[in-house]
Amino acid sequence: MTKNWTKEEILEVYNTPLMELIYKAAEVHKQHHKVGEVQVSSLLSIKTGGCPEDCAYCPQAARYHTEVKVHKLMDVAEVTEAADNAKAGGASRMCLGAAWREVRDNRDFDKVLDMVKTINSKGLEVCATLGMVTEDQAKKLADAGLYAYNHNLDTSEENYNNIISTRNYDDRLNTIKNVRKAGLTVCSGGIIGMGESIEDRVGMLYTLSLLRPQPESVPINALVAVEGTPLEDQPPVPIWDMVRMIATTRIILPNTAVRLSAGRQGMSMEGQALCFLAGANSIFAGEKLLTTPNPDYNQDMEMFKILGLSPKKAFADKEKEALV
Ligand code: SAM
Ligand code: DTB
Ligand code: SF4
Repeated sequence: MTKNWTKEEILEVYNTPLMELIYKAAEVHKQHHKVGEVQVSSLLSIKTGGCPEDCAYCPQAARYHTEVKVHKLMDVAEVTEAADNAKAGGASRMCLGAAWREVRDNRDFDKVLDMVKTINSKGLEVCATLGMVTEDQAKKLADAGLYAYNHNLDTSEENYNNIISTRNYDDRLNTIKNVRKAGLTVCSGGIIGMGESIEDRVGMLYTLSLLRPQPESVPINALVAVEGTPLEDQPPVPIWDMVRMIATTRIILPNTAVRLSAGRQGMSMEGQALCFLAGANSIFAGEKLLTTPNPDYNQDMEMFKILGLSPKKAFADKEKEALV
């Protein structure tokens, strides 16, 4: 049975002396996952910038003056080519991101459904992060072959209004509910380094831990402070905070894939190694996240070699192997 954690217990875990915390997290990781196996996703921004929301961290919000160039929804052929490249680079999953507040039932959505079908037929798992969705839209995505839907809580309920005012926490939770009802797997996490307190970090993990079933994937992003956004002057997240956050996530969500997400570009290989030791078992690969830089495939494969990590295969490939 899934343990019901209290906020106090999670805070206690977070504040455990660091070496002991890493040790505990590594133990939980070993019990529930294959050590050294890392799920690799490639991210693609299929619709960039011009977003009506006011998320303080986001370079794609129309109201902030960032260098992001607005790009309308990509064509299915362009996305297919990107999927081929991602597969050749070792990705088992492709995540499509759109700078939308919510999905609308229009031709653009039909195009996204086409993208999902096409990428899926190549044996890649497909995820999407398109903003808020209704149950009906989530079902259409599931029917098209979508594997997971990403919708982050980003921070605690208490801190949410300081970061975003154009929607509320319940909107977020509601979309997650719709995604679940449609039978999709849930990817939901958040960002550290936005000026939040430790209690906010713990509060976010608390809400995630209460979801039943718990999310299959939890991305932990370190803020990428982008010029022109309200959070542009935030100092970089200390690696120790990232390690603590990952270790705590691993301990309270033992079965979840913990994704070491945005912010790897500024991290040393040693720092990332500690994150993997503390239970991170998934990353975004490829030289760009949505709009900001990320280590390229070769750099990551070099790191995998040194650390003895191997990319997890896509389900479709595993099935194929089983047949041989
Ligand atoms: N528009 C959709 C939404 O907000 O759900 C999907 C795309 S949005 C860019 C996906 C997630 O990226 C956000 O929830 C946030 O957690 C993360 N993100 C955006 N900008 C970021 C930044 N500068 N640093 C770290 N994470 C960021
Ligand atoms: C998530 O949690 N992180 C990814 C993915 N989900 C969509 C996005 C990170 C975006 C970082 C800023 C950018 O590149 O625009
Ligand atoms: Fe828009 Fe998503 Fe960026 Fe918020 S995080 S501004 S909803 S693209």
